[in-house]
Amino acid sequence: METNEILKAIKIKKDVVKLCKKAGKIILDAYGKINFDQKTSSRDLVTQYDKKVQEYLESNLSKKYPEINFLAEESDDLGKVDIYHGEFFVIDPIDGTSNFIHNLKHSAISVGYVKDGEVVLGVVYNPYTKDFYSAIKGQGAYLNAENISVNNLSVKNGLVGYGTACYYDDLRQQAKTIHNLVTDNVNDLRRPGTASLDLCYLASGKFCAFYECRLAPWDYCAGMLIIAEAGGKITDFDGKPLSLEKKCPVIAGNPIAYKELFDIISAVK
Ligand code: LIP
Repeated sequence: METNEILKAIKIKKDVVKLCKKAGKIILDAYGKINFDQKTSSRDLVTQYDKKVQEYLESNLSKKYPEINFLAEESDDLGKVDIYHGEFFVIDPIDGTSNFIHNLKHSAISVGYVKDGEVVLGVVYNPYTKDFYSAIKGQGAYLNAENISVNNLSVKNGLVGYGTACYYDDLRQQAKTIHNLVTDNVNDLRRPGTASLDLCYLASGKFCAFYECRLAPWDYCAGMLIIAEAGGKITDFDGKPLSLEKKCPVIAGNPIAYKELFDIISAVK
């Protein structure tokens, strides 16, 4: 990236971090006051706080950056914006909404900044731990101020994160088949329930790999850059780059574990 693009990304990161800290207070103050509605299924829920955090971020970011558009989970505009031309913030205001509703204290705000289809900045904020995972393209990946990288463990030795893609009835059988096969061929699995943090756990060497049969661009936009900058690999189940205009199956890992998990899943995908 050119110097002026890096300087803009650094400035955006500072503003996103400030706004996430304030938006995080909305999440922390919500307990006991949460109401929710169903979206696409009884498992796919949205609260008034998902919308409140999204509105807060969009209103404040659009004042500072009127030239940057939005692709955000609660706006239902996936596939309706030309994400591959121009500048976009890609936002999941509360990733891990079910965890939030059940007070598991494991949710995140995920913000990606995309220019002409290239993820330039990723920020994932856990308001419960006050941890910021972040990356600017070509500038490394960080947990707060600490540089992070993927581990070098095989799936036989490390922890594999995963999601159940529970919103999608059409994926139930595939998800169960893959889960059974992966369970038999790796050391152990973890399903924490917040995909953006799962991807950051891989980037910071906690997980060696991750998969889920379908996620949305707002789930993985920030995390995919953080993983790449941390030395990991992330693709769809065919080994292709993840789309920013449609939901995709996701597989990710350190270079060793990615190949191992890709080969396991390829046997049944
Ligand atoms: C959720 C992820 C979760 C995944 C779900 C859903 P939401 O995001 O965080 O890990 O398994 O399918 O995508 O809907 O809570 O923002």
